Amino acid sequence: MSPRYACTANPAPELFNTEKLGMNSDALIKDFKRYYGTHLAQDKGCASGHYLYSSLALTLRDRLFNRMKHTKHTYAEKQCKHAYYLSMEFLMGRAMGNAVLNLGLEKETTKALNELHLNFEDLIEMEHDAGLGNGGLGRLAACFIDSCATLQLPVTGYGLRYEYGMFQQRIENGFQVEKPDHWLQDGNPWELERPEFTQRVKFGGHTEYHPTDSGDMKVHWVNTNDVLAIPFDLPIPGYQNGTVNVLRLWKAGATDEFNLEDFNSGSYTEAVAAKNEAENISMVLYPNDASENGKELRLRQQYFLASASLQDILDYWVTTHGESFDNFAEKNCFQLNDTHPTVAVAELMRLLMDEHGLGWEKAWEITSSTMAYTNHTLLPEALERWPVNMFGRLLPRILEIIYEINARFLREVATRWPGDKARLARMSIIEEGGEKQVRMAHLAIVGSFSINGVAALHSELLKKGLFHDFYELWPHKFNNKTNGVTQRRWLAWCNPDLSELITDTIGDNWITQLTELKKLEAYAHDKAFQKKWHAAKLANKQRLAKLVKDSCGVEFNPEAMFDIQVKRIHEYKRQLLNILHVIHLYDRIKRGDTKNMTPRCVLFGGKAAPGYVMAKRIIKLINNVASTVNNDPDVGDLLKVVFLPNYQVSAMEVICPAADLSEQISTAGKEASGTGNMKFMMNGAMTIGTLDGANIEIRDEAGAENFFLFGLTEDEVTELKPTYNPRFIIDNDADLKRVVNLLESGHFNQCEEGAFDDIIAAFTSPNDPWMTVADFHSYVEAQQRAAEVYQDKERWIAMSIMNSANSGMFSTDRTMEEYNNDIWKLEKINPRF
Ligand code: T68
Repeated sequence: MSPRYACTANPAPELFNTEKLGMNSDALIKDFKRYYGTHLAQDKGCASGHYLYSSLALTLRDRLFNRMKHTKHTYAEKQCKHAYYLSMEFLMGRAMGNAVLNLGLEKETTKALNELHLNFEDLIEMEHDAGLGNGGLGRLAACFIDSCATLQLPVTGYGLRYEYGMFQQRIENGFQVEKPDHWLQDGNPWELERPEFTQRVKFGGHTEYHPTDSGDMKVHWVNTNDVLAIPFDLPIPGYQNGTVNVLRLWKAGATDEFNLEDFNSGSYTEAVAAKNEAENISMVLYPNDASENGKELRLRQQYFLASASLQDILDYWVTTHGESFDNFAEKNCFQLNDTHPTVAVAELMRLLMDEHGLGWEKAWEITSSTMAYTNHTLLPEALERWPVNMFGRLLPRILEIIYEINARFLREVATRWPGDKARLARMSIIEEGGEKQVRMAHLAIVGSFSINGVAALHSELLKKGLFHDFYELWPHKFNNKTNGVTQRRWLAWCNPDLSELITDTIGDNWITQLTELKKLEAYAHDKAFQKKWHAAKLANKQRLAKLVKDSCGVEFNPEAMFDIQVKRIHEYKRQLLNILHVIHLYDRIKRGDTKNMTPRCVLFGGKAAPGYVMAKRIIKLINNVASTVNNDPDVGDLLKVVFLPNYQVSAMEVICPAADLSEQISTAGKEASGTGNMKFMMNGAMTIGTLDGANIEIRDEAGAENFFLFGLTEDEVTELKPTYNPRFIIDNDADLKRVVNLLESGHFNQCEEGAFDDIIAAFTSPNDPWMTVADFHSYVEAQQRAAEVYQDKERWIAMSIMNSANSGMFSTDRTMEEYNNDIWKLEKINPRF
């Protein structure tokens, strides 16, 4: 630690008192004025939105930090067990609305702003999304820490403070164009830099073995290029309960020595370049959501997160407990969000042995009883592997430890299955044959006491397929934790009209007990209630229609069915199937087959990984179809299609309250869980979906009659695969044949010859892993059922109410209770603030 941050002064004790700040509009106004006029020194004349936003943010932040300090003190006093959520991604979105809601300041803030002639919504819109994540996995982390704070669980999040978050997506001539997301440009009032907790992270160098006085060998990892990890703390408030937990994000910085050496030898440019190399580590989020990319910088990021976080946690342990680690495993638990932070298994071993002097057995006992791993995918292309060569160059000491972990593990396997060489090769942490690779999932499984999938089907498939060998060895380690979402953001905050109606009807306990929504079932057929339910949905649809008009120039009629698919663009999620259905509807209209047709507005949104050519082609296809459909006078109000650019958390806050139909149409067995599906259900949308991921549980909860099911099951997909013949299916389905003909004729790419040839080749190939053609017919039928039911307004509204009423289990409050009961075993702590 720099001497600047050492404790030197001994000030008056009252300096350390935490005084509770005022929570009424007068106190807010007073602070707001001080921030605006004094702290930000704004004068008469132009009142720019930015400074007004900042003043409110700082006013709220004071109240958050007030509670955060108090929560931290309470945890320290109680010496309670603590869990750490290690994640490369936290997709937080905006903080202001969440702060106001969770501090219980909605009324007082509005009142204060009114008195200042300001509008709350305008200020909310000033905030840039914190897009530090790709999609589901990152947003799940954000929902998890929200629920932990609400449940008063001592949980800290650890992640990276990327300078550039998820790229901004523009659409130019129908193509996705990526722009950097410099989200910190105008400052971030929600974070607090904590340089006093800076850590050093080692890279490169080599190891040396020196005998100690006691005759043991001590390992020295030397000649390293160190990088500083500087923490920034974000407050994570619980719902009106005084708890504010911490999300600690690391920024990379150059060490002083690093620069000095080169400066002294006169090479100024090399010095600056070296500084850049260090700072690059936290520069940018990798925008791939479902494929590993094997880039060295990504491994650097992963180790940087793991090492900085574990050192921070161990420093705290030593400060509070001294150098004895006897109780460490009783008091600490680490949850690994996918394999991305899994190098933490080896890093904890290193820190305990090399830095704190423990022997292997003791260090392993601690590591393997504190690490828990969550898997988020079955897709083989997403499983992380690192070339052993690169690993050894970058992290030589860590590779040695991984080899030792593997050697001991393989001895255990060989004892259990003597002579089974094939099994050893399959289970080894090191993949042999070709370039040797470190298999991160195997390291995670071997190093963890708990391994979970994120929906019932997914967890079963892990045991049956991907991790079957490990399941045979350690069945007790495997468990399921079905995902959820936080109803505070995804209902209370984003859908105020519906929330008010719900609260007026059944009280407001649902905000922390989502299963309370079950009480709405009693009103599903109540005419007066239905009318209000419908009015709320209509208002939300008007709000979305305005967003669509502003960003795409297309008119959505709020009376039409809003049919929505927003999520990352990926072949397995089958946006292609959806657009084929749109083409089918277009074809029907062109043929005059419009009797009783339900008017529809189809909305797509989502980002494609910049290097994922097929996904980007699908975006282009959607845009071309949209422009043909929207500009065809024959189509009129019967069908509208848009691709909403730059889908992000704040966009979903407008989209999910307005949805009628939620598209969850992945090939069965491919979507681990899905969480967008839960947000839509909560807000009263009907799902059209396959039996995949959490859709299965959604359907179980909502009732089969309130769900539009279609498609092959996971077993059927597997069974069909060897004989799959899409051309045969096309030739025997007149609807599909016309759709394919339209595509093949170049109808949607008149001046762009061959633009969609690759797409056509992919879905008509017998090797198409996503089996789009196999599900087309059944999908069209389900869409037709949905369209018919939509015309029966009362029935549709009743079904909508039933969906919302039965979404109780999809709260992350439930998910976190399960993680806590089965894995973390933390005591809930009320800081009484
Ligand atoms: C998602 N995974 C699953 N990954 O696809 C989704 N991957 O089914 C599930 O609901 C969600 O996780 C939460 O469990 C992802 O979002 C990534 O974003 C990702 C990022 C980097 C590397 C690999």
